[in-house]
Amino acid sequence: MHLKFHVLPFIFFLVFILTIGNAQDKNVSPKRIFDWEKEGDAEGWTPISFEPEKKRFPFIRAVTQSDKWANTGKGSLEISIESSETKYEGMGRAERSFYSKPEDWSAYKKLTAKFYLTQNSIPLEAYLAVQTGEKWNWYQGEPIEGKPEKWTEVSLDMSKFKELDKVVAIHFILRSKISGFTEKVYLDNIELHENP
Ligand SMILES: [Ca+2]
Repeated sequence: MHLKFHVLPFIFFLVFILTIGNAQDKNVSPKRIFDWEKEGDAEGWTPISFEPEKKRFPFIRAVTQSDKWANTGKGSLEISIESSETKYEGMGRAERSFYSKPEDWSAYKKLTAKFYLTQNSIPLEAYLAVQTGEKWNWYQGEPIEGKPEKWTEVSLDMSKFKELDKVVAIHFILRSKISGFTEKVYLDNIELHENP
C-alpha cells in the first residue's frame, strides 16, 4: 500500500513531461508555404512588378519553376539576373503579392527561405522582406552572403511586425557589389515558424 504513494507522483511527473514534449514538437514543425514542386508553376512569384520601385531593384528579369536544383523535393524557383553593363545595378527583387487576398501570418514569428548559388556565381547577398497592412508597412531582414554550390538559409524575425494578420507581399532580394553580369540563383523551401 505504501508503494502507491511513492509511485503516483512519479507517474504524474512522467505524464507531465510527455505532454510538454508533445506540445513542443507541435510548435517547432514549420509550415512550408512555397516549394516549387509542380512543373512550370512559379506559385505566383514574379520579378518586381511595382513600377516606382523598379529603379531600386532592377536586375531580376525573370523567374520560373525549375528542376535543376532543389532544397526540398525536386524543384525550386529559378531567378535570372541580368545586370546592366552600361550603368551600375546593385539589386534585384522577386516577389509574391497577396494584395487581392492578404494572408494571415499572426500565428507565426519567423520566415525562412533557402537560396542556392551556382559553381562560378559572382558573390551575392540575399535578404527577405515582408509587407503588411493597408499602408504596406515594409519590414526587411539582414543580408546573408550566399556560398557557391550550397543552400544558404535567409531568415526574417517577424515577432515585432504590425498587422501580421494582413500580409500583402513577400520579397526575396538579391544584391551585388558589381554590375554587368548574368547569373541564375535558386530559391526553395519558404517556411513559417511559430518560434522566433
Ligand atoms: Ca522544392
